[in-house]
Amino acid sequence: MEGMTSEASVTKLPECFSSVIPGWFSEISPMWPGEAHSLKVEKILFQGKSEYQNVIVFQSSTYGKVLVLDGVIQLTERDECAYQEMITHLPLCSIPNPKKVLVIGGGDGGVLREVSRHSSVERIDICEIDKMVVDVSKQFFPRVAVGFNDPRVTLHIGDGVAFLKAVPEGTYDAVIVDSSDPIGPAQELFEKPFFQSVAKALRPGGVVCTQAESIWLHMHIIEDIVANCRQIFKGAVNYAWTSVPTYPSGVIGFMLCTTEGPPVDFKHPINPIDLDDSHIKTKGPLKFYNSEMHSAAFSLPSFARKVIESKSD
Ligand code: SPD
Repeated sequence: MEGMTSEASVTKLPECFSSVIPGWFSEISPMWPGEAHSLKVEKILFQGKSEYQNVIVFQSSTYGKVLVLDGVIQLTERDECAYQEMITHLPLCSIPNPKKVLVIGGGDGGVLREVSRHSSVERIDICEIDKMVVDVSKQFFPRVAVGFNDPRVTLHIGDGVAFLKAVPEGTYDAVIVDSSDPIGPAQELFEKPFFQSVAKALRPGGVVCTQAESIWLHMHIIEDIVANCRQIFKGAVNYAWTSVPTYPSGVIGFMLCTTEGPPVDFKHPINPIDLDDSHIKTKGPLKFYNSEMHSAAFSLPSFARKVIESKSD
């Protein structure tokens, strides 16, 4: 694999492998100054540098294998379900019969795995900028990357911003933006022009769900996203959140919006997932999502509700 470094040839550990606590990975970033969650490392399985970022996979003592991009945890085998299931089923269970779905980012394939549980879906496009993420995920996280095996999936390697600009108006029922944090290759995915392209790509009453950071750490980012989305999306605009122990502050949120059209009530899911046996054999059972978790995800602590509601129109 291009850019791959075998574990035998690794002599110098990257900075995120702590010299303060030897044998531990610490997640250090200006996006969460003054804190760093750490995991004990059993073995480094992969280290590479793509055109866009540093890619690491390690075996942890307590969370299974871990995928790290530019020093930031993207998923662990143990808790990835909480993120991938919620970012996918919050939008798709809120509209009847989604047929055409676009995933921006999501190169590990976990969101694809979840989208493919929906039998109404006919076409799933994914645009991921970094082929190394796809290759590494297929090699080290087969239970996540299983989403790529669905025949409805078409993978586009390229820039999500450019991809969306070229999409004919009104193409998709749902767009899911599974991005990394807004420093590095994902920065533009948090900006107003990108949301305008998303709105254009959706049919009337279509839904978007984007990764929208942590209420404990990033209220300033969330405020900006909410303000932009309220200007652009003329249907519902709601913030939801979930618990992911290995993400900074242990939680992460989602911005859910709809274009003007048939009304969508995100807080009350109307489209249950088809749970037939064939889905469970290939993808495993749902581990986190259920309709109670769906509705509960929109209940916000008072401090966050106050800020988010202050951005109301
Ligand atoms: N702070 C890390 C946020 C990562 C969100 N994306 C994860 C990708 C999993 N499919």
